[in-house]
Amino acid sequence: NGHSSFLVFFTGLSGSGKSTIANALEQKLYDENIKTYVLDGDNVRKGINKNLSFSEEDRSENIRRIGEISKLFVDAGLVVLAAFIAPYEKDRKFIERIIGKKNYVEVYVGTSLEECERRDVKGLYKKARKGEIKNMTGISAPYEKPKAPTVKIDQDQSVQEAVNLIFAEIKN
Ligand code: GGZ
Repeated sequence: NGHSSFLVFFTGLSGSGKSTIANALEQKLYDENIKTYVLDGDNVRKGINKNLSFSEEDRSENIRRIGEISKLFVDAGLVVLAAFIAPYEKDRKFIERIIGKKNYVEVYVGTSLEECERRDVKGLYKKARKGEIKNMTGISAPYEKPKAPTVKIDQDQSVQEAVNLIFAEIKN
């Protein structure tokens, strides 16, 4: 299979739809015979990064390791789809640097805090408002919006529209 390998990095608030879009994109790439691997909180924060908290320092370490893991998978010839909040610009720039600019596609899933909080799929925002969770991104911890993402997804776009936008960007 002669396709090139690169990283599609999804950033956005908790509940913004990053993993949903990443998984839908994976299905589309599978249909195109492209070999992928999805990295997200479920397989990284529960495994190799389970010693890390949501402090600023640990989030940076989380993203640093994700960058290094992504690099290994990209070296192995896969298209990596990584979905993490990655709230700090400097950490996203670190990943871009170690993967290489030409192999880094940044997707900003720009669902607003208001909408993420309205959805509150896991009840985390409610807990954060009550003070039961500290350092909650958007509530009690920062999210630095990407200044120049490769692709920006709006909250009113469907998952399929998002997938098509990203696919159009990466297919060449
Ligand atoms: C943000 C938190 C927090 C706090 C637990 N702040 O929607 P989810 O549940 O499934 O995804 C969120 C996930 C964020 O982990 P990341 O590794 O992507 O974060 S970072 O890139 O900032 O290191 C959320 C859950 O973990 N979660 N506590 N305080 N999200």
